Amino acid sequence: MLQEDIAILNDRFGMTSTLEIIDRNSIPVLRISTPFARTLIALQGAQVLEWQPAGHQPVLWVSRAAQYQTGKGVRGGVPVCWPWFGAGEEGKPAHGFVRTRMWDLLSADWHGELLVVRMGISDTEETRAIWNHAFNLELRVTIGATLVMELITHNTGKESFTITEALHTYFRIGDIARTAVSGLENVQYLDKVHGFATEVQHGTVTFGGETDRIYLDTASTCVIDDAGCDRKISVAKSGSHSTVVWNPWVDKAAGFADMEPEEYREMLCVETCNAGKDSITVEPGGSHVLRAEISTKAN
Ligand code: TA6
Repeated sequence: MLQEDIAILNDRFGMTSTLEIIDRNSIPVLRISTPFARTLIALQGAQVLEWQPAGHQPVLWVSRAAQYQTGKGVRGGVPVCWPWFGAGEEGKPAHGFVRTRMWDLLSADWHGELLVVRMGISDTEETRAIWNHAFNLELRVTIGATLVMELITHNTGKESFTITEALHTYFRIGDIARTAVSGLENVQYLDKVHGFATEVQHGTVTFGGETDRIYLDTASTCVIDDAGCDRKISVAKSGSHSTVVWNPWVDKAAGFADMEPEEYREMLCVETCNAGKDSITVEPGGSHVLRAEISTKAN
């Protein structure tokens, strides 16, 4: 992203002392500060990188070894996984193709005390060569004392298409060994660590090793009991039938060039999804909204 592009974006969307677009190794990043929260959003992948509500500790985690490179997702924040979640077909990128592409900044407006940022991406000849459908995809981020993210799929083609998707949220926590997730009790899940075996969750989700689970057919709000930071983080949702819980633990984390070895202790993904069998079919002219609302409170 050239400096003049950044200057044009700031001319169009900048707001004195509230919103500035900065260049982070050629990736335009929105730096937002309101009375209610500080937020960073990369236009590449429409990836929310930081959200810190006033009076609270940061809620999202980004690796200290994160790499800001065009065409490569940043390890942390909220990657947008679309039009598929998980491994793609042979030769296609994991978690779809929109998280490494530049999105357009559509608008940034005040709605009362809330700042609403809209970003969008549409099909191109290149994307149709990967996934042969016409679409508009929008991420609407509402920044206040809570963080609301709405991923809006529009089918602009003449035939229906089926997607899986995720707001792949990385949360910052004090200590994974002192963390538990409630809201998934008695829910069936696919255990990726054990060959996608089907299991049922008994009690809260606690962590003593690599954990990678797709909880199916659940619309529940999850609560992260982050004892290490003496707080709880709530992840409410709509338009989502699945929740993924993931911590790579020692060995997997050691395999990531963009993650320091010990960082697995201070992060946890609780992802708002439609994954596995919970796919979504969008008719021509139709749309679908995947919504996550994040809030936090001290114990
Ligand atoms: O959402 C969990 C997961 O599917 C894990 O299996 C792991 O692959 C993680 O996503 C990270 O994927 P990424 O492609 O961002 O390294």
